Amino acid sequence: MVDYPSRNAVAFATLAGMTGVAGSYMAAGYSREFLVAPIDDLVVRTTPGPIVAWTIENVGEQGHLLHIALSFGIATGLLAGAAIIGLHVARGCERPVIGVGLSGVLAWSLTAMITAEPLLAVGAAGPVTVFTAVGATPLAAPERDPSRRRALVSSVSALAFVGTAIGFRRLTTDDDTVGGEPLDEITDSGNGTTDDVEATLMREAEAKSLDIRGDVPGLVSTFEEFYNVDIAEFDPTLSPDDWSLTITGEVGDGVTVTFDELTDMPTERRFVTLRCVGEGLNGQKLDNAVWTGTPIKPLLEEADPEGECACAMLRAEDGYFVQFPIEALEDGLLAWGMNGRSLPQSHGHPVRVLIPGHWGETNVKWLTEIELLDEEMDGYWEQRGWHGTGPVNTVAKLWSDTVRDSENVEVAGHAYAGTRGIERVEVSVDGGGTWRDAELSEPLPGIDVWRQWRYEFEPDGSHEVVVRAIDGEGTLQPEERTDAFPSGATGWVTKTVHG
Ligand SMILES: Nc1nc2c(c(=O)[nH]1)N[C@H]1C(S)=C(S)[C@@H](COP(=O)(O)O)O[C@H]1N2
Ligand SMILES: [Mo]
Repeated sequence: MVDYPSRNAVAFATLAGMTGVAGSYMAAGYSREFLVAPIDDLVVRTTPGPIVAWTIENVGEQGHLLHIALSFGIATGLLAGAAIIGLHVARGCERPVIGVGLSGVLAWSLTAMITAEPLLAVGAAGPVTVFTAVGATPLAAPERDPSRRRALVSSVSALAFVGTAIGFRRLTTDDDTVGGEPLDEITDSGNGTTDDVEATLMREAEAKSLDIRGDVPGLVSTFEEFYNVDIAEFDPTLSPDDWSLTITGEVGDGVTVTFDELTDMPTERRFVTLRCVGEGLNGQKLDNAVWTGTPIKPLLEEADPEGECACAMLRAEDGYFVQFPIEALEDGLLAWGMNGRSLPQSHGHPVRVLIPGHWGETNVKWLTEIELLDEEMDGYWEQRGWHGTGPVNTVAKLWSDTVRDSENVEVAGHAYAGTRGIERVEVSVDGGGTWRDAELSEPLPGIDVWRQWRYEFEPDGSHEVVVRAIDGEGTLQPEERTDAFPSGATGWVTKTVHG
């Protein structure tokens, strides 16, 4: 029997684990069938609320890299575990093939169990088996190969495999992105009129956008510009053919609608602005789009709510859930279109709900179930300490300051107050001493839409610029500063601007 140093075994097992993760990626892509996806779900779900809130406020967008890295590490570790057991058995018995086979079976079972995709799990098991076999052959023992060349060759081939797997997947999945098709194609109205209405509204928004020199989005955010907040790193892939929505719980009559039934219902287009409760005071998780869908009210009436608390729990394919009053839900739109195209995957393909005036979290994506309740329950974010289902706070953002026409400074941004609407935006260039009205974009049709503002002044040294909005009810945006957690940021945005 040959003596194998244990360091050598750990190194081989790690390589095997890495190639297994790459193999799973090659088989499943960056989807919910990828081994890392369910692990990441679990990591996210079990992270304590205060840590989540702290990460959102202090790490921001990059926060998800932390849990993704951890999840990749766990996936690699699990498959490396399978390899190390296999190596141990292979090196300790007469017939190494038993150990090698064991590593494959273990890797396959783990992956199949975690992803519930037995066929795709072969993608992870294959490379683990191969690299365990390499590590188990006596040639890998240092006595036979003191030059360590074999270890080097193994590392290089493992990395090459990882690279090839990623490259292969990238090349072959270029064109199966979900969503973003012309609306006519998915609703088979076939008369060419569906997208025209949206196109007209988009032109209206374009025409009403202010001529702002700085880098401020227009009145309609593109798919790419529109912010994203997801509890899971991996978006559900739901085809309209498989999708249906059920209204259950405390109802006289349960209701189930398919995608075709839904898109046959009366169609409405609405400008609706979304804002996340977790964003910073001058953050950029505030966007607007033209949405196409059908009002939810007739479906709710058909279900005949009977619950004691007049509240509903909305559930989604990614495990997200949120609860709020039926009264707010009744004004909602079940949307399947965004900016004249079918909903993109990241914004809830094929159907999401849009609730006027409430924080972003009520706008459930990949919606599958509405359960009417007898008593109030916490939603996903409420369980983590947020109060994010109520009406949005009023805010005026200061998103750009630029020198214009060589001497004037232009400050600009968007203002939003949910269904209260924006009546005025005021700007101070002396730290709040005196105030002037900013120029405002003409309002777009709709009850829940932002407006753009801009203001120009001739600078004289350095200026403390402050901006504040007055909502449609005449209420001034509160000056007192609070953090986003737990009820959304408040205060006036200020910025020092040099002429
Ligand atoms: N199914 C599901 N719906 C969801 C979420 C989610 O993670 N899963 N995030 C919510 C939050 S917190 C916000 S702010 C909005 C963001 O929508 P967007 O990603 O389309 O901008 O979606 C809401 N709906
Ligand atoms: Mo959010």
